[in-house]
Amino acid sequence: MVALARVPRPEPQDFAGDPQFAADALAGLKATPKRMPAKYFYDAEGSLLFEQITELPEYYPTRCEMKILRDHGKEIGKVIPEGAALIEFGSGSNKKVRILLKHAPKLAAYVPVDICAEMVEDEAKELETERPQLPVFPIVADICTRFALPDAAQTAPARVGFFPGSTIGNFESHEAAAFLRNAGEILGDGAVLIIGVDLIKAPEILNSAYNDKKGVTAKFNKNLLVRMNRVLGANFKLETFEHHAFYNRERNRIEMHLASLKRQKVRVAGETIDFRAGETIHTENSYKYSIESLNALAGGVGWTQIQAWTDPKNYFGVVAYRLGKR
Ligand code: AVI
Repeated sequence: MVALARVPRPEPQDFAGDPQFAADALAGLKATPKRMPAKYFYDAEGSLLFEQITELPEYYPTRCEMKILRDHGKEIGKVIPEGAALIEFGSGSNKKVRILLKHAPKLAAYVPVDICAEMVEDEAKELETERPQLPVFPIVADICTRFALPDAAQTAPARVGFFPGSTIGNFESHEAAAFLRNAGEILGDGAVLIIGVDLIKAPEILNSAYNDKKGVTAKFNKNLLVRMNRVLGANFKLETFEHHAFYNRERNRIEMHLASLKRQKVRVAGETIDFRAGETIHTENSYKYSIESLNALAGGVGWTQIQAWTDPKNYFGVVAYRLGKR
């Protein structure tokens, strides 16, 4: 009998570049139903693709939020105290904060926080050149963790959080509550938090926003497979997976999935993952809120609404909160 040499199976921690990604990917792909944490969309390529999504004719949230910031900038600026530090959670591109800065009084610091190092550093440099008098302190961090603020923000007389883009919608409600609680702990007593949120609306509008004609959202979704191929030594064949996005009315959320078009085995981080034909990886939820439902969620962890603004079609809302009672 021929003795077969045993090839040791690589452990997730062998993917030294990103052991956490390996562990999360394997946990998600071995679960039933299969899932992947949406935060893994945002490598350099994914962040660029997301920027392209925000320009698509079907993807209304960014345009609506920018219109609210422009149309109501003066009033929004009034909730930002003189000399405050502005902390942007999940900053991405500068385009929204630029509008806010026009209406904000003199700030002690602007602290953009994002998980994508390239993005946050490049955008911070751009802003520093544009506004040399504004001290910018970029932080590369997962916005759900307890990151430390720079001294200039800690010693400022007030701290204002800015969480635009309806990123809150990508959290499950317990995660959103945990995020809001953590943001309160980072910002401290008396803090203000300005949140952008996508509002519940007709399913046709929502469905087309996540199924654009150019296929950019599909590419963004499949970039997760590209990233696993590159970082985790996976062998996903992109053409054997399909982008699915649909509005789930019962849960007020868009669901994004990657559906396997056939029965197949895929290697990921040294392990074999079986797919049935039609089986999906659930890659993202994008919850839609009413101003009232967001107030209830935020109120549960100590934030009280100061004021809310919407666009003329009521597609999107920007809500300002203060930590503690009015
Ligand atoms: C970042 N986030 C708010 C986007 C959303 O609409 O949920 C991500 C996205 N996914 C597909 N298109 C855009």
